[in-house]
Parts: sequence; C-alpha cells; structure tokens
Amino acid sequence: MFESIQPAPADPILGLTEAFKADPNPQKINLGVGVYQDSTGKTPALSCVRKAGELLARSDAGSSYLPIPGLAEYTSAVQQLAFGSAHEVVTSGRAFSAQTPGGTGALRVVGDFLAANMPGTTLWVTDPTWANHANIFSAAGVSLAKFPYFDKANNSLALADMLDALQKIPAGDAVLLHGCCHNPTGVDPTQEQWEKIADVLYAQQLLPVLDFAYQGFGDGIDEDAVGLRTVARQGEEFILCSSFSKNFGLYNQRVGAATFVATDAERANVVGSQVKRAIRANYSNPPAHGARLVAAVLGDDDLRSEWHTELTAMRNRINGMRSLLVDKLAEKSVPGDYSFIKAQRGMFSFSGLTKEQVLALRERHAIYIVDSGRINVAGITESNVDRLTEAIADVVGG
Ligand code: PLP
Ligand code: TYF
Repeated sequence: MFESIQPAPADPILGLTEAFKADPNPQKINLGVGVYQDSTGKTPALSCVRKAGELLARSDAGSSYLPIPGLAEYTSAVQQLAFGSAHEVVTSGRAFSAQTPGGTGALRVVGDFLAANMPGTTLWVTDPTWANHANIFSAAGVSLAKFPYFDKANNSLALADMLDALQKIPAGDAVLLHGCCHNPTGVDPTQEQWEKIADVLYAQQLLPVLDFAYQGFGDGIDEDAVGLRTVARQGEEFILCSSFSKNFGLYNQRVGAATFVATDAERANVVGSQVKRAIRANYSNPPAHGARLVAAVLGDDDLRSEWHTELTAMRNRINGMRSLLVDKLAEKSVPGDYSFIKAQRGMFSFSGLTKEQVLALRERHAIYIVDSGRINVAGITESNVDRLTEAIADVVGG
C-alpha cells in the first residue's frame, strides 16, 4: 500500500535542528529554531513554572477530560493577559476563547473554522511570514495569498505598500498579522501604524487574525499587546491566536488559545459552538497540564511577579545580544551597516545574509541559521559571539 509514497521534505526550520545535532563539530552554534536559550546555551524550565508544578503535584486536579474549550480559569487568564482585565473585549463577554495545543493548534482551529464556516475566504499573510502558516492553513483547506510587509532595502516596515495592498483585498477575506515580534523579520508596526492598518482592515471589511506567540519578548507584556489592543475596536470582529511556548518556556507542553471576538456575547456563543465543533473533529479536547501551570502562575500574585521577572530577564538578554552582535560586527569591520538589528524586536533578526552566505556559515563554520538569513538572537552568547562574527566576516567577505 505504501510503495508509492514519496518522502516529504524536512521542515526548513525544525529540519535544521536535526542537521545541527548530527554535526560533530564541538564549536557548532545553533541559531535556527526559535527556542530561547540562556547565557549558557540552555533552555531551562522557568522557576515560577517549576513552583506551579510543585503546587499542582500536591493537589489532585483530576484526570478526566477537560471541556472542549479547555480550562475556564486558563482561558479567562489568557484574555486578561492579552487585552488587560478591564478591556471592553473581556468585560463584555463578546470573546470566546478555546484552549488549544500550542499556538499551532490555535491556528489550525482557526483554519478549520474558516474552511467550515466561511468557505471561499482567502487568508492573506505577510511577505515573508513564518513558514508553517502556509502549511497549517492549506492543510485546513484555506487558500492563501501574500501582501507586502518588509522593506528589504531599509530593513523596515513597507507601510505604504502594505496599506495599498490591503485596500485591494476583497471584503470578507481574512488578514493574518503578527501581534508582536514578527517572525521572521523582527519588524513590528508602531501604535500609529497599527491604527492605520486597523482603519484599512475595517473599512475594507476584512477579518483580522492576530498571531501572538511572543508576548513579553519585544518591549514588555503590555507594550507588546499594543497591536492587538489597537485592532480591538468597539464592535469590530477579529481572531487572536495565543501561544505560551516561548514566554512561559512551555514548548513541549503545547499551551495556546484561539480567541474569537464577535460583535456581542450572543454572537460569541454561536461562533463558540462552531469552534467547539471544529475542535471535536480534530483533537476532541486539549491536554490539561500546561494550561494548569499557566493558570496557576497567572492566578497567584507571587508566582506572577516571579514570571514577570523571569520574562524580563529573557527579553533583556535577547536585546543585550542584539547590541553585542552589532558592536562585534563593527569591531570586526564586517562590511555593511548592521545597526538595524538593534531596532528589531523579539527572538529573531533578519540579518540580510544571502542563502549562499547562510550555506557557507553552515558548511565552513558549523553555524546553523535559517536559509532566509533569519538568526535566532537568543542563541547568541558572550562565549560564541566572537566565533559567530568572525564567521560572518569570513562569508560576507567572500
Ligand atoms: N506563530 C508564530 C509566529 C511562531 O513563531 C510560532 C512558533 O513556534 C507559533 C505560532 C507556534 O507556537 P507553538 O509552539 O505554541 O505552536
Ligand atoms: O520559527 C520558529 O523557529 C519557531 C519554532 O514547523 C518552530 O516558531 C519552527 C518551525 C516549525 C514549528 C515551530
């Protein structure tokens, strides 16, 4: 039966980790997959999460299935964290949230929901975007199209081209934006730019879908929510996909949420019934442990404040490494102005290195970055930055 099956290509990002692991060079550096690493190159569990785990271990939360949309205390905490507890979206009850297996699970639930309930909707994504967006939505049967986002020449947001393109999208289509810390470019709109984007989205009757996987990695928990809070206008509908893989270090627990914001609570219930139907046909109901951990941290003043401290330390380390990288590149007289790397936000930096330079880094120096030139800044440390910048000098110099 399986004789005719052809091998699938490896994931362009996760496949890099396999190649990295197989590389015998003891000096190898992994700047590929977006996983936070500390100054020693490790990805330890957060202390607040470990403490929450100890609390959970001492209580019996039960082993039965969770409800289809997951734990209520978790989904309510997700909404409050994203919008702020006093936000109209939260207090009005016009948002329906479902706990999902990671941010990927949230995106897939949205894809299934669109395909079943709004057939014919095209999802417009930023050019470039996270490679998995296309996989997820096409697997759900949603067609995709791109709009301009990144101005390569200036390493900045291509705002005018973007607004122009959004104005031409047919009413009823959906537009996927990154809530903050755009993957892969690290370039986000300012609040003013978000206002302009939201004006066009709603004037054109488009459905915003916000992918929010890095809250707290850019400038802060509330600062990073400016985009979605700007899009969250009175009476307007949109969808939010949250992930706690990065900001709680819960990569392998699969903790996310899909939030559907409708015009009123009654509509939210109807939408919610279709979301639950999509989930039933997919994974039935979500896994419990990761969401219990997040709810326990966010629901306890001490643990929550410890989380803020730990998240701030991760953010500061990444931003510190941005500066160090730029300084070291200048110190080694690498041709080109790399100062834009300091202005980028989140885990990633779009370095501008060409595919050939990326391959040369891999082959000549055992340094692994994504083919697009995207660097995981969190993989840079005080101990590997000299080797990294010398290697970049080598490949850029020819
Ligand atoms: N969206 C973006 C932009 C991401 O970079 C990621 C990273 O993994 C995700 C969604 C998915 O997150 P998760 O690991 O929670 O599925
Ligand atoms: O972009 C990244 O590196 C992260 C992790 O198929 C990731 O978002 C990468 C690829 C993938 C799943 C997760």
